[in-house]
Parts: sequence; C-alpha cells; structure tokens
Amino acid sequence: MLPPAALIVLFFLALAGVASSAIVSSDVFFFLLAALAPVATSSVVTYDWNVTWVWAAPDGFGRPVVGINGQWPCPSIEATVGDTVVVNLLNFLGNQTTGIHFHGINQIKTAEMDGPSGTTQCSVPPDTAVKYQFTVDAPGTYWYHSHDMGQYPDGFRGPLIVHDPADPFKGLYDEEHIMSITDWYHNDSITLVRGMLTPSNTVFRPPFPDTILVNDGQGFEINVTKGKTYRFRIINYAAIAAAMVNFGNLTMGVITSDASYVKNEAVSQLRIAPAQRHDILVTVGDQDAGNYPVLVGLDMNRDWTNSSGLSWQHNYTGHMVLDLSLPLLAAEPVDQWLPADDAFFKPYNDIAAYSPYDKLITLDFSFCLDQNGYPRSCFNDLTYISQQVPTLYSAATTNDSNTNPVVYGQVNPFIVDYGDTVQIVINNLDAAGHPFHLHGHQFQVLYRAASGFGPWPGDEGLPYAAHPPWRDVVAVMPNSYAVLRFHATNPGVWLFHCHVEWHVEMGLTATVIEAPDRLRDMPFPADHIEACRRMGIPYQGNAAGNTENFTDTSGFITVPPTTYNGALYLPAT
Ligand SMILES: *[C@@H]1O[C@H](CO)[C@@H](O)[C@H](O)[C@H]1NC(C)=O
Ligand SMILES: *[C@@H]1O[C@H](CO)[C@@H](O)[C@H](O)[C@H]1NC(C)=O
Ligand SMILES: *[C@@H]1O[C@H](CO)[C@@H](O)[C@H](O)[C@H]1NC(C)=O
Ligand SMILES: *[C@@H]1O[C@H](CO)[C@@H](O)[C@H](O)[C@H]1NC(C)=O
Ligand SMILES: *[C@@H]1O[C@H](CO)[C@@H](O)[C@H](O)[C@H]1NC(C)=O
Ligand SMILES: *[C@@H]1O[C@H](CO)[C@@H](O)[C@H](O)[C@H]1NC(C)=O
Ligand SMILES: *[C@@H]1O[C@H](CO)[C@@H](O)[C@H](O)[C@H]1NC(C)=O
Ligand SMILES: *[C@@H]1O[C@H](CO)[C@@H](O)[C@H](O)[C@H]1NC(C)=O
Ligand SMILES: *[C@@H]1O[C@H](CO)[C@@H](O)[C@H](O)[C@H]1NC(C)=O
Ligand SMILES: [Cu+2]
Repeated sequence: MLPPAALIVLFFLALAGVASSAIVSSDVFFFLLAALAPVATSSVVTYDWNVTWVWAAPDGFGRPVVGINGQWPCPSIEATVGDTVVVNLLNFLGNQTTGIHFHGINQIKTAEMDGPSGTTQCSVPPDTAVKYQFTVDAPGTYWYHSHDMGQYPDGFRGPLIVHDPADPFKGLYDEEHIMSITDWYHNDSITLVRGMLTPSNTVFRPPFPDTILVNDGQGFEINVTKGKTYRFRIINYAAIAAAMVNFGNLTMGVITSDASYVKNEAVSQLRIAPAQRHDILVTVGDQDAGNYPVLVGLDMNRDWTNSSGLSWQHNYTGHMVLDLSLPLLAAEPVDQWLPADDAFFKPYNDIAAYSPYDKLITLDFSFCLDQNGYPRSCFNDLTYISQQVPTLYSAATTNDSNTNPVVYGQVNPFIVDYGDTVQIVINNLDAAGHPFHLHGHQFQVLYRAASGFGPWPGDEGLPYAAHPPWRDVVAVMPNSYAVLRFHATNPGVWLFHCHVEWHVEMGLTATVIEAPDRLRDMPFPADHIEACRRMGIPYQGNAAGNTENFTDTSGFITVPPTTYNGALYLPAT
C-alpha cells in the first residue's frame, strides 16, 4: 500500500497527464466535453429469464442447447450508460446448475454480481431463482455467458450492448449490427471435457469444433446502401477458436477493442480471440457494384504468425447485400493472414501507462499433470482447484485473516491492496497462443512480445507503450509473454483465466483478491445465499467452511477430482 501522500502525488500526475495531452489532442478535448455533458436520466432495464433446454440445429445438426424462455439463440441485453441492469434468473434446466457472468462489466461496488460459480456465488440449482443487479457504467460491446462449470459452449451466451449517448464516433455511421462468431460442437460440453480430462490424453488435446457459427447460425447477410457506413459489433463467443475477419477489399475502421474506444484504426484483417470484441466501421463506396462477400474463419492454428503449415478448417462467407438480383459470390481466398496487431492500437482516452507499479504478479503458464496423472493446466506449477466456499464469501467472512492467501485454498490466490498499481506478467510457456481475461477491470496492455520470444526478461529496455491500449482479454503469443497493468480500486474477487473454456476446465485460472480489507463483512443477497443452502454448500469461513480457525486447512480440496460432472446437478446427499 502506498502512503497517502504518494497517492495524492499520483493523482496529481494523472490529472497533469490528461490536461497536457488535452492541449495537443482534440480527441481528448471531446472526451472531456463528453464527461462534462449533462448525464441523461438513467433507467432500470429488467430481463426475466427462465433458463431452459431448447432443441436447436444451427448447422443442421440437432442437439439440446441451453436457451432462455424456450428460445435459442439467447436474447441480447441492451442498455445505455448509467442504466441499472436487472436479470431475474430462474433455473429450469432440471438436470444442470447454472449462473451468469457479464463479461467485461467491471461490477464496481457489486462484486457479488460478477457471476462465476465458486468465486462470487454458488452454482444455482434447478428450480432456484437469483437476481443479478448492476450498473453499466461504461459503454461498449460486451457479452454474457454461463460461468458455471464449462456450460457456456452448450449455447448459454449472448450479446450485452451498452449504448453511449456521448459516442465519439456518432455521426460517422448510419446503422449498427451485431456479428457473433463461435466454434460449435455436436457433443455436449460434459462429454467433450470428459474426453479431454483423461490420463490417456498425454498431449493435452482439447476438443475440436465441428463447425463455425455466425450469429448463432442465423448468418450475416446485411442489406446495405452505397455511400453508407455500418458499425459492426463483432463478438467472439468461442470455446477455443479465434476468429479471422476480412471484408474483402473494404477497410475496417476499428473503433473499440473489448469495451474501450480506440482511434479508428484502419485495418484489412482482424484476429479476434475467444471472448474478445471489436467494433468496426465499414463504408460501402459509392462506385462499387455487386455484393460484398465477408469472410470469417476459425483460427485453430497453434501459431498463426508462423506461415508454415497453417490450416483453416472452418470458414463462413456472409455478405453485405447491395442488390439481391446480383449473385452472392464466394469470398476470394485470402493468400496470407496478416491481421492487424491490436496490441498497438491507440487508446481513444490517451491515458498514459500507469507507472510505477506497486505489485508484480508473474504467472508462468504451462500444461501439467496432477497427482493422478490427469492433464491439467498450471500457473506457477499449480492448477486451480475449486473449493467449497466461493472465494468472495471467504473474503467477506474470515475477518482480518482474509489478507492471508492460505484461507482460500488452491484457487491460485493473489492479494492486492486497495490503490495498488498492479502489473501482471503472463509467461506463456506453451507453443500455442492463449487469450487471458481479467474480471473486474479493463487493463492496459503495455507490451505483447512476438511469438517465440520466450519469458519476460524484466522491465528494463522493453518498448512499453506510453499510451497503451485497454481491453479485458489479451491474446498472448506462443512461447512469449504480455505485460498488463491496472489500478486496484475495485474491491472484489476477480478471476484471471485463459478464455479457452477447455483450458478453464483444466484449471488455467488464478484469483485476484483485491482490497480484502474492504470486503470484510460485506453483505450478500438472500437469494444468492439460498442457492448455496440448496446446493448444500457452506458460504462462510475459509475454503472448507471453517469458521473457527481460518488458517486450519483441513477439508481443503488439494487434489483435482478425477470424475468430471461439469454443471450436472447432483443433489447433496
Ligand atoms: C439434460 O436434460 C436435457 C433435456 O431433457 C437433455 O436433452 C440432456 O441430454 C440432459 N443431460 C445433461 C447431461 O444435461
Ligand atoms: C418463468 O417461469 C415462471 C414459472 O413457471 C412463469 O411464471 C413465468 O411466466 C416464466 N417467465 C417467462 C418470461 O417465461
Ligand atoms: C462426440 O460424439 C461422437 C458421436 O457420438 C463420438 O464418436 C465422439 O467420440 C464424441 N467426441 C468426444 C470428444 O467425446
Ligand atoms: C434485405 O432486403 C430484401 C429485399 O428488400 C428483404 O426481402 C430482406 O428481408 C432484407 N434482409 C434483411 C436481413 O433485412
Ligand atoms: C479486390 O481488389 C482486387 C485487386 O484490386 C480486385 O482484383 C478484386 O476484384 C477486388 N475484389 C472485390 C470483391 O472487389
Ligand atoms: C513453424 O511451424 C513449423 C511447422 O509446424 C515448425 O516446424 C516450425 O518449428 C515453426 N517455426 C517456429 C519459429 O515456431
Ligand atoms: C478458409 O479460408 C482461407 C483463407 O481464404 C483458405 O486459405 C482456406 O483454404 C479456407 N478453408 C476452407 C476449408 O475452405
Ligand atoms: C476480528 O479480528 C480482530 C483483530 O484481530 C479481533 O479483535 C476480532 O475479535 C475479530 N472478530 C471476530 C468476529 O473474530
Ligand atoms: C489454526 O490451525 C492451524 C493449522 O492447523 C494451527 O497451526 C493453529 O494453531 C490453529 N490456531 C488455533 C488458534 O487453534
Ligand atoms: Cu469471462
């Protein structure tokens, strides 16, 4: 923790940084104007969602999927900055538990609404209701998804759009559309993960998708008019595959990365890792004739920057349709995928890199074997093992022991103090790229080294961005690293994990316990606690529910279970 005087100096420096760049940048001037504009009256946007099994065949192959109110694809959440979003969730799945995470929403002052089971709540059993309520404080393209035991690839996810009355790009586009991209599987998640988590899987092979879906099978055929500009909100929902997007010869102007504005970066190819979003502007030229093919491909390559042996198994061609009487042509093959480097996009807000940092968290990621020879993934040689008591509930109920990582068990806990500037270094020791996500924050990406660079050599001499881009998922290159920073001013318990869902189920998760002194005795909604009661899960005390001696680790789960039941509902005996 910094002394108060240092914090005041930091605050002053931050102000000075913004003020001086305002002199040189009209963008920041508009940014400040927007901040001064009167705040529109906010409203409450309410969704009543019964979570139900739905039979769906988005690619022609029928299978049960997790839907909402008997419908699939799942609906969008749409709100405006400042609104309160309420989701009344009722689990009607019968045979599975559930829960929702609102990806990219920082949940300021509502850490208990973040949604991951075992972290900020208990899994919600069948015939049980929980209410999520939070403010959408920042504009952007987000999504929601089940964060309950590998359930989201079974279809439980959808867009979450927060509209911005002060959108700095307003006026530059005529219409907006959502383009969701995902990998898709004919088997259900539990079957797939069981197939992966077996000692015979010595190469740590994850499930491979059967196909690609765009807009969950509804496709992307957008009627367009010459001379108009379209905003596409592109979301990658995939469990493993990155998406490559190419609008033929048309330039994409990237205006957001995840939930942060960037300076309208002109690109011709984009790579969007699982859970990432980009909003782009595409203008249909006046002189053009014919319909524009739009190529979307799943990138399953271990290293897309290594041009030898790349393969593209799953493509989809959509169209921007000018004239229905003209043919809808196939996309021209792309000879070389050379997507823009989104780690060097310029942030619209011009905020300088947070510096110096107070706390360094270094995470070496590698695949590993557990005590029983099962394939797992590890941070610093430890795989994440879910405990009995959700980690936030332990933080709230272990008094001043909650600053001691011992009380949380093997959830890879990292304690950070309120106000710390935290630097996370991810060393990816694997020969494939992985997308890492932090809950509770948009973070700065100071640097992402090229494929094959090796682990982080220390801060000295690295070309860190002076004004780094912000996002909530960073794709780290194979055998390489990335350096991230954020301010620990959002008390809560926030997961940091690979957003390949199969790797989450292998244990590729760490837990940031932010400002635990401010989490002591925090209250929880009665319906969230009732979900724990019905699950037979303790909701107080250390990881094993010990409320007498918080550092007594008896009952902690120290070996990952050898049977995998995913979100299957197994009533407590
Ligand atoms: C759960 O119930 C649904 C609907 O009856 C069924 O389609 C599905 O196969 C069941 N199994 C699992 C593992 O969830
Ligand atoms: C959800 O289920 C409850 C209980 O059956 C029902 O009363 C309610 O109308 C349903 N809500 C929706 C939106 O379908
Ligand atoms: C998926 O289902 C098919 C057909 O039932 C089966 O042959 C295949 O082995 C399954 N894959 C996995 C990973 O379980
Ligand atoms: C595109 O325009 C055609 C012809 O007017 C219309 O039939 C079709 O429904 C439109 N498609 C969409 C997605 O709006
Ligand atoms: C794209 O540009 C190339 C080279 O200028 C041209 O040959 C091709 O026809 C263009 N394709 C489309 C769909 O406009
Ligand atoms: C590129 O890929 C090829 C084929 O998989 C592999 O043999 C080679 O080692 C890779 N190169 C690098 C620099 O990783
Ligand atoms: C998918 O598109 C890429 C880029 O145009 C191409 O190289 C690849 O062959 C395509 N794959 C299939 C299965 O058509
Ligand atoms: C919490 O810790 C403080 C300081 O160690 C102690 O005085 C207090 O009794 C503890 N409260 C509970 C409920 O254990
Ligand atoms: C709490 O448990 C730890 C670990 O078993 C033990 O070392 C310690 O003495 C216990 N403290 C008390 C007050 O019993
Ligand atoms: Cu997430």
